[in-house]
Amino acid sequence: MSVEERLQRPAVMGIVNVTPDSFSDGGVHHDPDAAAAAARRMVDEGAAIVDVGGESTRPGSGGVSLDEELRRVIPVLERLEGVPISIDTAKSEVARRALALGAELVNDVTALRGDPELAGVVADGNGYLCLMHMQGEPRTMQAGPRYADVASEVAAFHEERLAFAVAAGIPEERVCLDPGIGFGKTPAQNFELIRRLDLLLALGRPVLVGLSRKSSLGKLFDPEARTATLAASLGAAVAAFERGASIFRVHDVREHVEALTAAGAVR
Ligand code: HH2
Repeated sequence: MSVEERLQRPAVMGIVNVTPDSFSDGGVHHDPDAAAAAARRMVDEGAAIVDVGGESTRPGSGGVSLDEELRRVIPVLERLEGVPISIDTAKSEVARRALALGAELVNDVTALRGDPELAGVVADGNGYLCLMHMQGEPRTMQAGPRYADVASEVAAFHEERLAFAVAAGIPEERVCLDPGIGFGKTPAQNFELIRRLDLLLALGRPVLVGLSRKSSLGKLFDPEARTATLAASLGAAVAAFERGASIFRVHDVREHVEALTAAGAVR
């Protein structure tokens, strides 16, 4: 099945961060029972898939060890049999274990640049794949991001990464692309990426966006903001939907399902 068939537009991906330090929900789902209950609730609220992650990628974050990441996510995945799962990881061993436990999609914020084994694991496991653009690395990415033309550079990056994934044996129709909102971008660059989403869509793959609670939205109201309100997140998601985004990675599932269903009805 292709990504478009499996995650029909608009599809909502619920976020379950099993971390103590995520930028907007750190610590909320650190206990495996609480995390699994949250994931099931998101599916009840209309999420097409739930993205489970054990490593925060917030600006300034330094990463976690393989053992720690496995210790965080495996107990959650073991409690989620039958729930559609995406694993948010850049580590091949985490992805391999997650796919064996039934995960469908690997969400890699490094777009297969972090771990040389990951592409093979996704190919062998017949997983769907999300490739995300990031300039730099989480520890330093917000220190002066630079682009000559952000939208065309992100599209060119994805053209190259998609070809890399396909060469590694991952069928093109199983891949979706993400501009990586907030990953080495100023607020203005993030908004430009959404405004010019057609450049990314021209590659012919579904586009996933993660705008939920991101500080670029909060900074519209408070220059010191590190997160954003639900209302601002919904407005941005609908704007991205109108420009062709398909999959929405969000913390507040029910509200996004309602907003996007309404936006879809108007179309
Ligand atoms: N954003 C975050 C993490 N993973 N994956 C994709 N594909 N796209 C995104 O925009 C994206 C992502 C950051 O958000 P969050 O998971 O809420 O926080 P943290 O990284 O601090 O855990």
